[in-house]
Amino acid sequence: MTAVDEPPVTPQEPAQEQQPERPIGFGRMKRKEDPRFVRGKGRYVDDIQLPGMLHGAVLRSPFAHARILSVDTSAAEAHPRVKAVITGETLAGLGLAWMPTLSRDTQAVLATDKVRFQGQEVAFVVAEDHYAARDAIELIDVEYEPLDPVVNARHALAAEAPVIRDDLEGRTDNHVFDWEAGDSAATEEVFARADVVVEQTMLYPRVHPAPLETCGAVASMDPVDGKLTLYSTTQAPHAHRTLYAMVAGIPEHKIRVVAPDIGGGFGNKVGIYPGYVCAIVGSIVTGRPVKWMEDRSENLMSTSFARDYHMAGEIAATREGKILGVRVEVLADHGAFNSTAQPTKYPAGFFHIFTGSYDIEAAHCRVTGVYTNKAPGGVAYACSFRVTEAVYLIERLVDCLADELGADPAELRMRNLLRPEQFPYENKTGWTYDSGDYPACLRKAMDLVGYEELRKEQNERRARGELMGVGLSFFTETVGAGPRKHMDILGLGMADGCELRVHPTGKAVVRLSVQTQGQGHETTFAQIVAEELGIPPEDVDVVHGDTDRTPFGLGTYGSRSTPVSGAAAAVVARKVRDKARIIAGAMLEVAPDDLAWTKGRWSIKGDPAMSRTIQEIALAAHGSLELPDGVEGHLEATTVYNPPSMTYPFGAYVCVVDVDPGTGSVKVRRFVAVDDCGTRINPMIIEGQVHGGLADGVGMALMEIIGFDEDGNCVSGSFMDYLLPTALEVPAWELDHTVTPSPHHPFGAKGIGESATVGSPPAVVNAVLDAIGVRHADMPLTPSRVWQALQGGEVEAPQ
Ligand code: MCN
Ligand code: CUM
Repeated sequence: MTAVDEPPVTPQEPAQEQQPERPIGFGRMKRKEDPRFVRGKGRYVDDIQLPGMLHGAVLRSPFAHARILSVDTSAAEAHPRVKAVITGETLAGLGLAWMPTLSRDTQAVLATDKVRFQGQEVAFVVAEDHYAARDAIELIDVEYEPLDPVVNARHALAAEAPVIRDDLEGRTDNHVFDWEAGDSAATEEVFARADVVVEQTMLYPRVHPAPLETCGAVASMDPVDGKLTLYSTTQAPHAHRTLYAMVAGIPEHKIRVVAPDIGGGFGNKVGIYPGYVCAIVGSIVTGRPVKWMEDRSENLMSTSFARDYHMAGEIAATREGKILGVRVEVLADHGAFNSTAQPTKYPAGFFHIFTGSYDIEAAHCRVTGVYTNKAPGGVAYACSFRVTEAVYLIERLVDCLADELGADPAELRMRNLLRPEQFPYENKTGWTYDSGDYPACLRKAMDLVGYEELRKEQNERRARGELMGVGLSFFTETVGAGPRKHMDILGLGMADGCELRVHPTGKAVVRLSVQTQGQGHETTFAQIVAEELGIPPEDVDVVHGDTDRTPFGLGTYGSRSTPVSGAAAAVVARKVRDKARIIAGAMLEVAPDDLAWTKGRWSIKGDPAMSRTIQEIALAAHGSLELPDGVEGHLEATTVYNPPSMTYPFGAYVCVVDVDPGTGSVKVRRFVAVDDCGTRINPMIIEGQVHGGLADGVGMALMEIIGFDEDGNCVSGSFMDYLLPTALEVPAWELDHTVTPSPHHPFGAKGIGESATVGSPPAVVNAVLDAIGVRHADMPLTPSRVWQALQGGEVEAPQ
């Protein structure tokens, strides 16, 4: 959201980097939003103070699985500063005890019958201040009858496992869905004739996006005009508004969802949490605004986790190392409610991209979803909808194959990568990769890191008993969901609106349906409009994150902003440019066809001195100029962009690690990342995205896990236990890029927001395993697990 009091923008630096022909829009421009952030003037949900505002707190279940026998709220209600206590019973009376999830399941807003994971929402207290609300939840007396919990996905499918979702009619097991992709017969055939088959089971453990700002909301129901304003930490304000309207029965035009500054989302803020709904109900019952902000433990224990994919993969190849086929069986742990966020048709997200970047004859995957007594959510954490798991699977399998064949992992990859002439390439699960030059990208990464010399160094060190490893990964992503005919979330098609208005003085405002959680949209979307209209990016105001001020669209996740909304911004700017041509024709008294566009102006062909700038045209469009029949005044346009297909960014990563044989601790010595996201809007922002994603990858590979004990207690409920990488754990990243524009995107861009998170974990894991000479061990490769692996013992599977 562009704050009204936004300080003046730092002057733009000249565009650099391979794009000298783009002096206006694209380039390394400093972020327009940063002057407010670096001065501590960002405006986050928790900064919002409304007159008469009350504060809510959630009472959560201490048990992973228990029947609720009774809930006594009398002591809490008697607290002098408490204004309301809301329970599942209260909500049931309003028909709001259960809400639909993004995966067409249901989730308890406040538990009525049973609690199904530790940390589940049981009651909501509204009080005069935050402390009183927290105190009062302690006064609620809930009587539980503990039940056996299931936290292990495999046990969840056993016949004797307790049924978690007995609220669902006729439910006798914990099975959520089965889904498959690819051709199983063709895959069997290539496996039957392969010289070599390597099998490897692996777990991508449960991890958490852990944004700096936790989730929260301020709900304000105006009792006079019946309008609900909800400030909330959301990555998808429009989709949330529609869902609130559908669920609560509030007319949609009477709901305004505002996402102000968001302190990181990383997927954590895609879904709707019970706390948001409780804040709304709290405001309705008290007639006053209600703020709810969760604390760190609540965020880690109860909001959208990621991964938890148990994968049994197999790769088939010839003796010479030509990969023939891949197949995989996945057990997907979805927690207590199936509330993952991905397009409806794809319960396993875009996992079907598990054939990776390779020319493979046949492939097949089967994914089975299960309920467990763990927090619901899933997918989130810079994942591109399960592409993270898919890339990890194939990049680990390729290394296992290299190990089996005694081949060099870089050579093995090079020999199997798709070749540039194969694009557009339809993979074996039916997805068409738009463009790429994979070998050039891998070559660049190998040259940059000095691959051959590193292997020499490794051999020398090995001879001295030192453990050094080099790990690679080559990934292909699929980002930019729709098109709408294939992709929807709860029936809402994945397309995005955009509006552009040029004011009489030539300044512009562009309104987006997506919004930033730190990705820099206020800058890059201004750059897109600037590039297309030839006006300075400083003259373009970007409005987003407010459903009353922006057109409908599905929001920011799956790195879809640039591929979808960025395309919309370009299309709408081109519409404005076309209209400007007609007006310029009227101004210069020539036919529009006689005009030629050069950045920022229309001029008469062959007479460039006879021209009108966009600014001059904008003024004339609002003035008294006689316009041709059928042409309306003013200079503005709207569009809804329905992407023809997804975009396929890719990259080659090389990680170098040193492992201490005595302690098993891993030092990431170097990390080279060569990314290709097609046409680059702002290289500085891209580098920032890649830096963050690489740190994510090091964290997941070495440190991060949301773990549970046998009783279903979450043992990772604070940053003392859920370890995030800091500057100390990461090296100085070495970045480079190639540019292969997307042929179907208006200016050739692909997404970049999740590439590094998706691509880096296998590079780090491959490097560590290369160093210690072990074929596989599951993440996170903590010192104790690396040490166990070094002792040759079985490495205990994380829970
Ligand atoms: N960009 C560019 N040129 C390109 C592609 C992108 O300059 N060819 C710029 C974009 O204009 C935008 C940024 O890079 O400013 C990221 O763009 P894009 O890849 O379109 O991704 P989104 O904007 O849709 O962001 C979503 C993505 C996701 S899904 C997660 S998760 C994640 C990520 O972004 N969450 C983030 N990066 C994050 N970065 C921050 N700081 N905070 C988060 O919560
Ligand atoms: Cu899957 S995390 Mo991002 O798509 O918001």
